[in-house]
Parts: sequence; structure tokens; C-alpha cells
Amino acid sequence: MDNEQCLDNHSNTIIHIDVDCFYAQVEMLRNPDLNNVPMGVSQKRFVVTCNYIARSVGIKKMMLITEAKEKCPELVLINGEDLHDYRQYSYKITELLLHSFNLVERLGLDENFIDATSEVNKRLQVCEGNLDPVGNVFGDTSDLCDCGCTERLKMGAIIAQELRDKIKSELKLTTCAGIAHNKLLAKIAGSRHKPNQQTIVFPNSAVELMLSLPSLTKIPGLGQKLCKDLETLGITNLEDLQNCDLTQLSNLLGPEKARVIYDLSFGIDRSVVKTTGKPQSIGIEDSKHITAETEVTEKLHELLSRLLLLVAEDGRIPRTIRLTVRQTNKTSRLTVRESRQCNINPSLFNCKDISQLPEHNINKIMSIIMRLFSKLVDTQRPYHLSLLGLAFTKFLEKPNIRSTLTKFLYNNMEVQSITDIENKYDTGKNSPKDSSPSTSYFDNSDSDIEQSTKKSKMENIIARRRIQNSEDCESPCKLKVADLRLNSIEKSSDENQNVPCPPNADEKVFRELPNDLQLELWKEYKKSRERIEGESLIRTKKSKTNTILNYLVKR
Ligand code: DCP
Ligand code: MG
Ligand code: MG
Repeated sequence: MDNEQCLDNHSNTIIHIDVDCFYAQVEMLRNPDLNNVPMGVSQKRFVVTCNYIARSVGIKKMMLITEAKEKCPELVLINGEDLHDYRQYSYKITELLLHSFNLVERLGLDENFIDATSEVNKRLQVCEGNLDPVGNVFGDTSDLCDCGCTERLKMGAIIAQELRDKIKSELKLTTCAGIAHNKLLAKIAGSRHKPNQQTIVFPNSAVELMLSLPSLTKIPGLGQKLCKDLETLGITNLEDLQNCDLTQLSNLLGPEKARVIYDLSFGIDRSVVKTTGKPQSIGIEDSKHITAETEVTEKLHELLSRLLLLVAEDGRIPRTIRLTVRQTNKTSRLTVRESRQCNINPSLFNCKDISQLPEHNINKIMSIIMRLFSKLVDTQRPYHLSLLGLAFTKFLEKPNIRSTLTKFLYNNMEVQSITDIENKYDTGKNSPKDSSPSTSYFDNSDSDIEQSTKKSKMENIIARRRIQNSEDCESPCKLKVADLRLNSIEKSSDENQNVPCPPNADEKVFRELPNDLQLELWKEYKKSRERIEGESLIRTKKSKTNTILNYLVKR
């Protein structure tokens, strides 16, 4: 069955993997001395997690530090406010899973759902005899379903064990897994036996598993707020939800949501595993109290530096920057959180390593941020901020000339990441204020704020290619010079007037390409010919498929 139709039959095999005491394990890997002592990871006033030694003496996740220290005075606390390494490990786990499976969905930093349905079916086709369940099984196994799900889930458990072993051997992290025919049951099953274990739940035990939850809030997807709303209908526990009047529930939540929640109470979940793409925005916030502009610039500068590290790791080029502030009105005591964003010229990121942007570019980005700030906060009057946040959104993939060319030549597809961008540079309703705040980051030039205009596909291809070329440039200024130089050489060159079409290439298509691309293809052809002649080698199959020229070769 196809993933889109995850109906409430038992055809799917879903694995949920959750890392044991995630932040604590990362800290223990960093410092193995922590392995044998009770240790916790703190953020502000809380122990956000702790190792299993600490858990054995009663320390719990999200316990106040004061309470935890009372319970276990020898508890070692590590500050976990810098999420950098946790994020790194988190992405490594997902990446590792994606090596074996296409359908991997991240949930938070330490969880992944894997739709193992097709792999399970493939393996079962060549598997003879009954399988033994690997790991724990939740509930009674005397009356199992005979639709084939029993063998599928057992095969799922074998795969779960393999994946957990791989995570352990490659990343040195222990994990728990749940194996079930849907995401809900897989997630809950995994938490039944911890740490470093896995649990299968067969469909006949679905309701029993749901009823084993201590409260409604433990149903994944039901937050505190929703549970409060349910209380108004007298629904305070799982049985109440199972026995509730669906019409009343629909009146409260709308028919769709009511049905979803009602089904969840019986362990029915039709949601599918959706591959998590790269995040749509990368942001960072700090909840510090700030009242002066020097502090604002200092804090935003710090946030920007940290954000650039994250963007560098992500590998894409941001197109939009968003500033968020939370300010309290002194008189009304009301706290308001607001954001403003604007497009940003991607050439500002023309640097091999975005985390090492030249000071000049940083200052330009800061000036854009401070412009946004002046639109959000009236800097002429006293203000009281309790949070500042920066985020980059609307990313451009670092362009790949080969795929761009392929698309252009054969698919004529939209260059989506560029044409999708809204044609406005400020999402705010008001026009920009004229007043120039005193900070040195301010300049009133709009040159780095992208005034997006819809470009032709060809322009987009060329624009992308320029960004790619610029990767080798140390600064955008050098990029511009290099780019101009390249263009002027090409324009004045005779070769460029009539670039020879490489033999075997489709000349008609070739002639439609911009001259600089034609030239590049010709050079590539010449280079490969020289290589072949020089080394008297016949091109291998691999190099053939990897050559841009091959995209042009007539079929
Ligand atoms: N986390 C957090 N704040 C919370 C909950 C969790 O910062 N309110 C962080 C710390 C955890 C990580 O997220 O290490 C993963 O959350 P889990 O709930 O999976 O908890 P752990 O992985 O720490 O422990 P477990 O072994 O119970 O999965
Ligand atoms: Mg965990
Ligand atoms: Mg988790």
C-alpha cells in the first residue's frame, strides 16, 4: 500500500527511534568521566534531562535545579544552553537513517519515525519460516491478528535492531525503538522499556497500550490547552474520550479534529511518515531584558554570529531575514511579540564559509537588522524588551550547475527557489520610518535589501551560476570584480562570438544557452578530450554520466 493511504488496516510497519537521555549522552561522549556519576543537563533553572544513574535516584526531566540538588547533592550539572552539539548529533542520526530509508520524519531533536513498510515487504518475500520477535512485546500475544501484520512487525523489529546497532556503532548513542503499524503506537511503545531497548506492539494490544497512559496529555499531539478544552465536556481521562459523544466533540473542535482525537484514544492514527526536508527557517532567540540601544546592537550582533554558524552548517543561502522582539508596555504591562522581515541580497553570503563572513558584510546585515528594529521599536522613547530573535528564512540551495542545466534542457522546470520569493522587501504594513537611529550599523542604502523582480528562467540560471562561481571568492567585492572580469573577457573574446558546439551535443539546444555556459561546456569538452588523448583512456561509464556535456548529448 502506498504511504499516502495509511488507512487503519495493519499494512504499514512504522519504527520510532528516540535517543536515551539525549543531551546527557552527548555530554557524556564529550566527557566520559560523567559516565559513572549522576549528571544532568541544565538550562536556566531546570534540569532538562539527566543520565539514567541520576534517574535511578529520583531525578526527573524538567525538575527544578534546587529540587534536584536536594534529592541528589552530588548531581553534576552541565550547562546545556548551547544547542550546537545536540543539533549536530540530531542531524547525524537522521542522516544515518536516511541512508537506509527514504521515509524518515524528524520529531524534535532526538526522535525519528521511519516508514519501513516496503523494506519489510521486500524482506518477507524472501524470508522463510516464523520469525522470533526481537526485543520486548507489549501486551498479550495469545490472540494475534492473522492479516500478516504479526510477521511484518517482527520483521520491523529486526530492522529496528539493525538501525539502533548502527546508531550505536557509528555515533556511540544508545536509543529506544517502538515498532507498530502506525506512528502513534510506535512512539508510545518505544517508551515502554527504557533505556537501550525496543518494544513491538501488535494491533490487538493497541487499546491496552492507550489505556496504559497515565493521562490524556501523554497522548502525542494532545497539548495542555486541548486537554483543558476537553475538560469542558467532562473528558478528563482516556476512557472519557473513548466514550464521549462525538457530536459534542465535533461542536467543540470541528468534525475533522474531533475524529482524529477520538480515533487516537483507540490507538488509531492515519497520519503518514513525511520525510522532513530542511527547516524552512533557522532562528535563534534570547530572552534577555534590554532597555538600551547599545545592548540591542550587542545582543543582535551576538545572535547574528551564532545564527551564521547554523546557516553555514545548513549549507543553503538565506534570502530573507526576520527580526523578532518582545516588548512590554510599561503602562499597560502588556507584552507584545512582533516580527518584521525583509529580503536580503544573497550576494552578501558570497563566501566559501558563511560563518566566516567578512566584517564588512556582517555590518551590512546588521544595518538591515537595525532598520527592521527601528520599525518595530520606537527608539525615541524608553523601551523595555524581554526577547530578541533573529531568523533566516526562504533559502536558496547552493546551486548545482549540472542539475540546473539538466532542468533547463530537459524539463523546463520552474526555478522555484527564486520565483517563489515574494516580490516585496518588507512584510510590514507601515512604510519605513525616516528617522535614522544613531547606531553605526545604520546606513540608508537599500542595495543589500533585495528588491525582488521576477526574473526569466535564463536570468535565474545565470544568477545561480554566479553565486556558485563566487564560492571561491573571499569577498563579495572580489566576486563582483571576478565576475565582471569573466564577463568582459568572454564578451570581447572572439571565441565567445561563436563557441564551437561539442560534437554529439544537440546544437539547437546548445545555441540557446548563454554564451558563458556555451563556453564552459566547450572548455569542458576540450579538457575531457585532452585527458583522453593524453592518457589514452577510454572514458569510464561513471565519468560519462558526470559530465555536463553528457546532458547535451543527443539521445
Ligand atoms: N528537552 C528540553 N526540554 C524539554 C524536554 C526535552 O530541552 N522540556 C531536551 C533534552 C532532552 C532532549 O530534549 O535530552 C530529548 O527529549 P526526550 O524527552 O527524548 O528526553 P531524553 O532523550 O533526555 O530522555 P529519554 O531517555 O527519556 O528519551
Ligand atoms: Mg529521548
Ligand atoms: Mg524524545
